[in-house]
Amino acid sequence: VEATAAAMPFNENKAAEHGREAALDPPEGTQIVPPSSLVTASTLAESNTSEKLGTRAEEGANPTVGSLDRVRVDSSGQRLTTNQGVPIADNQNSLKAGLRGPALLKDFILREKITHFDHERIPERIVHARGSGAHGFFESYKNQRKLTRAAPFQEAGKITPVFVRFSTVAGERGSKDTARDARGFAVKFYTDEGNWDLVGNNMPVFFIQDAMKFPDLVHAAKPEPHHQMPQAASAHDTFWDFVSLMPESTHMLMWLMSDRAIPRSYRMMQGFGVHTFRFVNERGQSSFVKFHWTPLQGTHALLWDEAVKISGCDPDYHRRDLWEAIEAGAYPEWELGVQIFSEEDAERFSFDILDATKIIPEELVPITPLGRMVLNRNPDNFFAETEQVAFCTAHVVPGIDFTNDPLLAGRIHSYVDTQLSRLGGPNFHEIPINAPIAPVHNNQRDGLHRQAIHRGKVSYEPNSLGGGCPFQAGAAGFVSFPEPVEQDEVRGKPEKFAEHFNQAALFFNSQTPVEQAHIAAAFRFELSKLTVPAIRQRVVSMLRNASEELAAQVAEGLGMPLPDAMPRALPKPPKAEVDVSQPLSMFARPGNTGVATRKVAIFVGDGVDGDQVAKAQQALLDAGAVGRLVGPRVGIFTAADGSEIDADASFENEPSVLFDGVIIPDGEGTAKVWARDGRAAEFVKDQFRHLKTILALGEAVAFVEGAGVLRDEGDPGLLLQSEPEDAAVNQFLEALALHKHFGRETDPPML
Ligand code: HDD
Repeated sequence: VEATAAAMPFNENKAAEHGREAALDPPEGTQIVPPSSLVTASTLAESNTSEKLGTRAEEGANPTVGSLDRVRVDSSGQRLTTNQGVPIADNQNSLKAGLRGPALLKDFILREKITHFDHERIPERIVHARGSGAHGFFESYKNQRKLTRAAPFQEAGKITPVFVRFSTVAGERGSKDTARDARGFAVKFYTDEGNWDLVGNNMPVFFIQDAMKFPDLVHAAKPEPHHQMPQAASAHDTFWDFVSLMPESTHMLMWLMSDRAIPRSYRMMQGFGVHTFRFVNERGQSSFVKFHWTPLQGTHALLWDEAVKISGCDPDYHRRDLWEAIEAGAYPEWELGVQIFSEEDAERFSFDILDATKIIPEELVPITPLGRMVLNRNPDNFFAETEQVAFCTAHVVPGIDFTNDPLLAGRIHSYVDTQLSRLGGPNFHEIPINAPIAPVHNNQRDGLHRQAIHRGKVSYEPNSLGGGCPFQAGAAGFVSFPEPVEQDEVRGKPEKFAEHFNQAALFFNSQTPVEQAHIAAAFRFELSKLTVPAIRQRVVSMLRNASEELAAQVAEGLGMPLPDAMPRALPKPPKAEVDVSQPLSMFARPGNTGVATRKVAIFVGDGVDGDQVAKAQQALLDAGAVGRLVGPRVGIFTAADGSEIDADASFENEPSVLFDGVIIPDGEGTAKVWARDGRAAEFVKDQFRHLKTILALGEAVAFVEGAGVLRDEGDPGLLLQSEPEDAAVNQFLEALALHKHFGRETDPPML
């Protein structure tokens, strides 16, 4: 029997659940054979064509599959059992003293089921609770042995499996994806010398310079403790109170108020290691590095109004986007690069490379590309993989080492520590998603949930009874970089940490006018939500040190006089090396994947031009975009030529904000029906307001204009063709590839 819903039209056992006879002789459950396309452990293992070393990556290859195969569970064709493997006769009824009698305590099957259920949840992450993960691989372009002995970079073409988790920071596990927030970008490399976790964000700087302030920052950013509001939002008193008393946060606030904080997709964000790390080569020589992930898909964002509306109609927007792209085989890809510099370079910079509130402008140190990362497999199970994955900055491998960044120091402690309570004990490294593919041998023993069964009587070193094993690796193992330390023990900060505004100014001045306007609007929105005017004033006074222009715009937007500038910690700040750095603009990275994975609505209804619908659908498919037929309801409509068109979405269940563009075909009276449907007009208005590409053909043009769209011949995203041109859909695709049409944007929006 094929595994479709049609194969099980109704529950034929339902009647047999009743009465004494059924209780004594419960029926076997209905079963179906899984369809051949169902991916099972064995079919996945067959597709595992990549070797760890010396091979080139192949699309669809999943180097992690082999290692996780041993723990995969596939229940197709299997009987239901208890956790002890006892077959369960009846999964519908608890054990009772008589059909209408009390339930019995000895019902171990009910009790096991309920008890397990009662403990299904684990504590959510204190930050980054909301996230989505994917498997993939990293492929090194070259042998980088001169630079580092880290395993992933030892051969050209070497493949290292990875698991990546993207996240928002402040919201809880079930919060919306499109909150204004930084995004986590955490990568676990399963190298053959152990696991290396690069736990970064989509912004290259951080709010604070010292881990001592992290709990304060998070308490201020999280929902306020007395009433637990607002959820997944920074627009509230405590957040702005804290950051405005911490001027070192100004640079990060610029990033946070920029469109980086509302990405179009996890696939369209950069990633950064943030801190300065070290690469160490075989000879023990070290260079400083900053890690950068650059998306092939380009860096693109939503508009704020769009983000707000998406959070209502699809809170899983980014999760769904990542999942669907990977399922469709449009594997997202990033290039990993590093800025490499020496101790001497670092001393010359006007800023301190140990200060996580600073970037190194690419004009000072360009990015050297190292390899590419491709995400090509969705997890089998969200909890087992995405929820239980434990990233720790302490997880480094030979060839990679820390610097004295005081924020990093705190992180090296914090991540391992938090897993102890989140995952319930010290053996979280044995959870399959966390287990390295490199073998693990040591004398650590026991603890909650221990999986390994260690053999023999030796669990100490040195020993003679175990032949001295496991023996220490010596120079082949992790040797900490011998950084000289010769200073007084003090609680304090180096002088260069006192300059807080140069790079905030650099960031703002490097943005396009469109991006600058969005930053000003974001500050205006966030600060408008505050209930304490003094906090607003403090933020604006802080902004004056970064940009007078921005501060003035924000003050005007809030209807308040411009306050005095905040006194600086350093009255005479050092001069910055560069005033403008073009790579800091999102527009510097349009990407090279064109319209692939972009979502387009094709309006349908009775009387629609079926030929135009079919041609549009085919053209989108050919271009790798996703066309959805959207009508007043889902289901069958009759086109003008009598053919049937099956709408798979409706104005109600997939509103405008879920699409990157819309095609509105001609028809016989169809547009008149749309014109009477407020949801259709709303759809078109939002497409226009959110700067998307609109193609209207024939009688649909009048409908679009009636919906409030302002005709402008110079707007490349507005294709209104009363006489449809042959190239109409191609023109649409070209305009769609531009992502948004910012020339249309006004503040406030004109409609
Ligand atoms: Fe953190 C999670 C990124 C500073 C303490 N952090 C966490 C995650 C990311 C980051 C991406 C989610 C990992 C996952 O998907 O499971 N954190 C950063 C970046 C920082 C940073 C880029 C600054 C450069 N974090 C930071 C500091 C501390 C922490 C200074 C503490 C001193 N972070 C944690 C944590 C979390 C965490 C509490 C929560 C859950 C977890 O670790 O596994 O330990």
